[in-house]
Amino acid sequence: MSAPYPPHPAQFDRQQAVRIALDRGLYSVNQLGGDLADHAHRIRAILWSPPRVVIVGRLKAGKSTLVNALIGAPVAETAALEATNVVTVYQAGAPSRAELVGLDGTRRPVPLEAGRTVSLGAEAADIAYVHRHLPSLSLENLTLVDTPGLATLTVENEHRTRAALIDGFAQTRSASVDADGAVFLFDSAPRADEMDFLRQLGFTPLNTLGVLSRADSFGEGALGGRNPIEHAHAHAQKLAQALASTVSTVVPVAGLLAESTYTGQVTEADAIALHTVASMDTLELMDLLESENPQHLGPVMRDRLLDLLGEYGVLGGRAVAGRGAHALNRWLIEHSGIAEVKYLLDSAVQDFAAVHRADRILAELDTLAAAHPARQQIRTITDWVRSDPAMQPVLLYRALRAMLLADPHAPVVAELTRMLAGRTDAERLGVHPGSTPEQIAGHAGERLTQVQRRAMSTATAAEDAALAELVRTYTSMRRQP
Ligand SMILES: Nc1nc2c(ncn2[C@@H]2O[C@H](COP(=O)(O)OP(=O)(O)O)[C@@H](O)[C@H]2O)c(=O)[nH]1
Ligand SMILES: [Mg+2]
Repeated sequence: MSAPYPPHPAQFDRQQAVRIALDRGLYSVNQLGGDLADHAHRIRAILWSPPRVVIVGRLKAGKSTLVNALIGAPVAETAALEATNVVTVYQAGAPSRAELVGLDGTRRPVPLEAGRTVSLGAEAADIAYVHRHLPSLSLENLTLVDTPGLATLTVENEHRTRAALIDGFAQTRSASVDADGAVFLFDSAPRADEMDFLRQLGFTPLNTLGVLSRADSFGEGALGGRNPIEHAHAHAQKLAQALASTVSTVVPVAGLLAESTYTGQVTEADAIALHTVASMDTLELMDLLESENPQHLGPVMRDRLLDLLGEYGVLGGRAVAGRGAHALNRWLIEHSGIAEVKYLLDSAVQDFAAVHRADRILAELDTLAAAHPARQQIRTITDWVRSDPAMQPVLLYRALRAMLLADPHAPVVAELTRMLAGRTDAERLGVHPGSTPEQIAGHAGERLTQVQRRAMSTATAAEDAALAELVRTYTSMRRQP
């Protein structure tokens, strides 16, 4: 076997190390020549492109609004218009352009109107998804996938969402979006069919983020007795516990406030207009917002402010509007909760989406080996890739996925999750952060003995595999100090 490339990455982080381990394997597959060079090239392109996170939830949950807020441009059509009926992939790239990906995997360019994808009408029938490239730094590490949603007005939309996302669902692999993680939006408690759909996507809670959307109108809304965003926070905590086997956490978000700000729509003129109602008391203002001819604002500005800020933004934002559009925009961002979503997307979700991606690449290599005359050589390479210590998180992740399907309440699920989510060996073992290397090795040794004992009486094949992975991990931790 020829010398692997690139060089060993002691200085790189875990993600980079995983990618490099796989890249070495792909290089060796490439060296086998013939059609394997093409396969290696194709898989390598997947390896080095940003992981894809799909935004799922019912129609009108606020998915496209959140996508626009995250990208910082009004690219996704919001409200139930024609263009919301297809799955759209938003990926960093220049120049700004869009392609239609057919159900058979073929691609053709489609013109853009005002930066948005044109509505597709009858054409939509044989389209798997729209692939939109746009020069946006916020997409550099993560590709976002907007979906029409579930149980929408038409059965068609739901079918399309499933078809593009669920492996082997009614279409060819080449027309599949291949998502690596999900943001799951709901504006109250999610329903059983949504939970089922998420399970079918085959992720883990580590790469699935829950978002309690439209937090600004939660409960009784802006005009009720309780602050809707605070109310949403309290509810999100309860939901996070109830949905712990599906999502890592639940973050309340008022996407509209973030969208209006990050797409640059809230201007000085808006702040000035909003300031004119700053001294009104709430009841007076409520009447004004509903009146046919609102004094101070006029109907056009009133509608505009409600569209941009919602009732909550108008009521709460007017106090700071006197300090100008900058202060108003800051207030909107702070109250939107978008910062936490961005943070989690950029850290944990991105990280575990990358692990999911790596797992998929291993699966691609296995599929390739199964069907190819050079299967023996490919298997030698994949075995050797698997034995690279850098691949350990990927193998633990695979074991976790299998356990979630086989027996989601087994104790080993929590153990695998902790092993993956922990940033240090102490966190992975769940022991005191100040533990010495000797103590860590001691704990790992104890855990190893336990796991070996449990491995003698397992309930499922998935548990067998999970315990074998844990044995490997504890063994290497025990050796490490
Ligand atoms: N008040 C409020 N309205 C929102 C929020 N997010 C979305 N909306 C509105 O809800 C409607 C549906 O949003 P959209 O993003 O198109 O939902 P999607 O079908 O899930 O993509 C639009 O009219 C949005 O302006 C929010 O955080 N607060
Ligand atoms: Mg939408």
